Amino acid sequence: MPSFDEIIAADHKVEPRDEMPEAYRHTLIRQIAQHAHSEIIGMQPEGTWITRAPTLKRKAILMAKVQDEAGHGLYLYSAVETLGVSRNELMERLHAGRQKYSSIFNYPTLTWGDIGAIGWLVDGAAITNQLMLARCSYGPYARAMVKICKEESFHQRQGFEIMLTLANGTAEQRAMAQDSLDRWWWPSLMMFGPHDAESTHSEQSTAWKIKRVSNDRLRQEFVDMTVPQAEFLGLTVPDPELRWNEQTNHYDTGPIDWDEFWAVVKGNGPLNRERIAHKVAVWEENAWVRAAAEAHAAKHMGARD
Ligand code: FAQ
Repeated sequence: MPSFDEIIAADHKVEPRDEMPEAYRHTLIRQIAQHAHSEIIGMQPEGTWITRAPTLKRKAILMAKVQDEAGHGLYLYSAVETLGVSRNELMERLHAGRQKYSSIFNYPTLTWGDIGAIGWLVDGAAITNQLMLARCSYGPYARAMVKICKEESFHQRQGFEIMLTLANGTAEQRAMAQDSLDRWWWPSLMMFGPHDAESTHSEQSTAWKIKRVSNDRLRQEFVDMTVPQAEFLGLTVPDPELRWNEQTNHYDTGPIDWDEFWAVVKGNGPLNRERIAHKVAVWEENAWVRAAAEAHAAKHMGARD
């Protein structure tokens, strides 16, 4: 049996039954649980627009997208369970504020344009990060990313298509698209986490091949991909310092408001309290569904004995 270090050095996957350092297991539980919680809490901002979608077609697409996010949460909770923590325990940690979810889902969705901006920018940022994670050293996490990335790229295109429709619409629709870009641009850049110099986990996670590209490099990749898309839409990225840099072949950007980022991460964003309160209320209301599912499973186990 190869050792953990040999598996990592050979660029093979670590599987649930392999021996692994406790700190590696804990880092994965922290990151994958945070990722799973993001998918589930991430259903809330878009979910509120299902009843208000402008057409039946848009409603059907949005319902499918929000359902996909639930599915992603479930694959990811299953991946964490392979590390020896139950789903109920993860829920308790989230509800008690002992585990995080992505900062981005603490912002409000004020208009239909925000549904376009979430698909285009938030799913776009998520894919940029997740394509890297599809190559991460932990097998169940890497494999979950493959299907998730395929679905996220559909989400990204549907968001871009909403923005394209608004950008080519009436003056009022164009203004709505611009306003959504104005409000979602900076929070999307924050999704990649703190600057590399401030990132507490990056060095160790990179050594373990959980992370393969740094927070700042992924953020830059996202900016380089997205600015030309904004130009194609005829919209203006809300960054007066944004410039193409001939020397580096990348866009230079203005400073991120890290005070805002840390306030949101620490629970003081625009909607942190509402998001968790809603999650806890739904969890409690639906206790009977879990009890019924467990009773059903127990009955069938009994029937098989
Ligand atoms: N929000 O040392 P680092 C999606 C925390 S899925 C909140 O750099 P790391 C799909 C971090 O936990 C979006 N907290 O941390 C969708 C740490 O705190 P801790 C979610 C953040 O882990 C679309 C501290 O800051 N994706 O959108 C954030 O090495 C549309 C120091 O940071 C994932 O979760 C943040 N943005 O790198 C759904 C991807 N950034 O734990 C619905 C998986 C950092 O020590 C609708 N995660 N922190 O207390 C990752 O790749 C990594 O965890 C990073 C952060 C890159 C996010």
